[in-house]
Amino acid sequence: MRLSFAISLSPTKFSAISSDNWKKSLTLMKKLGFAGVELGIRDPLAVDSTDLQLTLRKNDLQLVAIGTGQAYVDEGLSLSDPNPGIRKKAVSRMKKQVDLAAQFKCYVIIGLIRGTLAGAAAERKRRINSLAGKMQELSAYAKRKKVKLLIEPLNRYETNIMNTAAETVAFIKRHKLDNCYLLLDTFHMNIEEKDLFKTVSLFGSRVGHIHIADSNRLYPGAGHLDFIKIMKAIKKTGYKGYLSGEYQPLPDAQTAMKKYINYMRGV
Ligand code: LER
Ligand code: MN
Repeated sequence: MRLSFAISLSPTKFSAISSDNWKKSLTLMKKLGFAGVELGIRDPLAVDSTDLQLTLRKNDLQLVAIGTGQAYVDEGLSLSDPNPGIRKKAVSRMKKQVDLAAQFKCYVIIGLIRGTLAGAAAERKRRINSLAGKMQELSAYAKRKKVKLLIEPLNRYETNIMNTAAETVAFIKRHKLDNCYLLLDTFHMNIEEKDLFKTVSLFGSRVGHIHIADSNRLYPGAGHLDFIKIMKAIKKTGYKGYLSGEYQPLPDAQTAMKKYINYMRGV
C-alpha cells in the first residue's frame, strides 16, 4: 500500500484539507517520501493541466484521485438538488472532472457533490431516483474515458444519502453502476459503521481508495482509532491502492502531513 495525501488546489471552505500553496505542498510531499497526491478541485476548467503534469513529474508524485466536494461546499452545486438547472450544472462539472482525470489516469470521487435530501418521503424518493439516473450517466461517461468513479459513504451530519458501506454497495448494485467503486474513509466509518473492521473485510474487494483520518478528524494518532487493527484488516483484503491522509490541517498543514507519514510508517 502506498501513501498519498489530500490537499486543495485552491482556497476552499471544506475544512478537512489544506489550502496552502499546492506547489509548496508537493515539494514537501516529495521530500517526505509520499508516492501520490489527491487533489481537491472546485472547477477543473480553471486547472492548467500541463503545469500540473510537470509539477507532479518534478516531484515524482502520482495524481491518485480528484476530490469534487468543493463545488458543493463553495458553490452549492449538487447532483441531487431540487433545482434541475443546478443538477445539470453539477453533472457537467463532474464530466469536466472526468475529462481531467482521464489525462492523469486517476479516480474521480463522488462524496459531498451528491448533496443531501430534504422534504417528504415521496419527494426524497423522486430525488434519489433522479440522483441514480445522473450517476448512471456519469458512470457510463467515465467508463468511455477509462476513468473509474469512487462513491464515498459519508457520515449523517454531512449527508443523508449513503452513510454506510453496505448502503453504498447496495446503491451501486441496484442501479448497475459497474464503473463505481467504494471509497472508505476511517473518520466517517467510525461514526456510521457498527463494526469498522468487519466492514473492511466484507467490502474489501470493492474498495478502490481509502481516506485516513482519526476519530476527531485529525492526523492518525490524535484520536482513538486503532490503526494497527485497521491496517491489518485492510491488508487481509489484498488492497493494493493508496492510503490518502484527509483531515483538518492542524496544528498546521506541514506538521499534519509530517505526522501522517511518520505514524503510518510506524503501523
Ligand atoms: C467529506 O467529508 C469527505 O470525506 C470527502 O472526502 C468527500 O468529498
Ligand atoms: Mn473522505
